[in-house]
Amino acid sequence: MVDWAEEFRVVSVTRMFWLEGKKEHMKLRYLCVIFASVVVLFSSGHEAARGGPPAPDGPAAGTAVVRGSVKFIGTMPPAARVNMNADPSCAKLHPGGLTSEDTIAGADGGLQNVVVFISEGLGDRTYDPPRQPATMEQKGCIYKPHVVAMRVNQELDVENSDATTHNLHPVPTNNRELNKAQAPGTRVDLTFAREEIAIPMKCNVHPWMRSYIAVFKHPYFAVTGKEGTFELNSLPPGNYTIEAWHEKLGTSTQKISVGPGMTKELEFIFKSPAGH
Ligand SMILES: [Cu+2]
Repeated sequence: MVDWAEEFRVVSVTRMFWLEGKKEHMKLRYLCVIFASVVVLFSSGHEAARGGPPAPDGPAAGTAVVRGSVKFIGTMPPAARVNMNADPSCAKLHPGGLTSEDTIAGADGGLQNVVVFISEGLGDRTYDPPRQPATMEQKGCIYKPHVVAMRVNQELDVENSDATTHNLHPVPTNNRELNKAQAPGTRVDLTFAREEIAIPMKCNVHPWMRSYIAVFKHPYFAVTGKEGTFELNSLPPGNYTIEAWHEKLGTSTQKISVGPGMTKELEFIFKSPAGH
């Protein structure tokens, strides 16, 4: 029997409470302090897990590095204009309009938002989730960042920085689905119990909102930025399959072997999808 509460923990934190705490009323402030203490006590096991080192650690960590770039070759399909007419409060935040973030390449072809990771070769090594949370923000009625990579059972803190209500609707195939409204100024913490590359996240209120959450059971992954580059470090010696995943352009893999202290350079090439 699956314990869904354990599988997919959701904690909402409302900021309004803290805003109240800033008022001058001393009684209210004392109440806030007491309530905050209770919150800290109740969540101490959860809070104590934060603040650890971000780099891969533990007995299985090594000294090899795999780094390189992901390039797009071909004719980039023109970025689609985002239609925000469904919510004028969102549209007015982008007076110059907004284009889709689903395929972004720089002038030199560097492809952004590609998840590069070890897909095979780590054997049965296990890794504890990092103590610090991954983060995602809804601002201007889009997700920032567009692609998040995180670990199994790591927290994902999702902020709603907008004045409008959003809806969190991750649509996984290997994790628990969730569909939850999120009021302005609130935070929702999500966790995912199983590896999945990648979970689409949508908002039922705003049909243009889309992001992807890649969830890993190990720490060897990266998401390319504007330059299209990546680096995986602290790899143990071994033979690995390195995979690059892009939401529209699919996947590409390469096999490598690294010894202690070695650095391998890789280049991944993606081409125009069929039909373009
Ligand atoms: Cu929304």
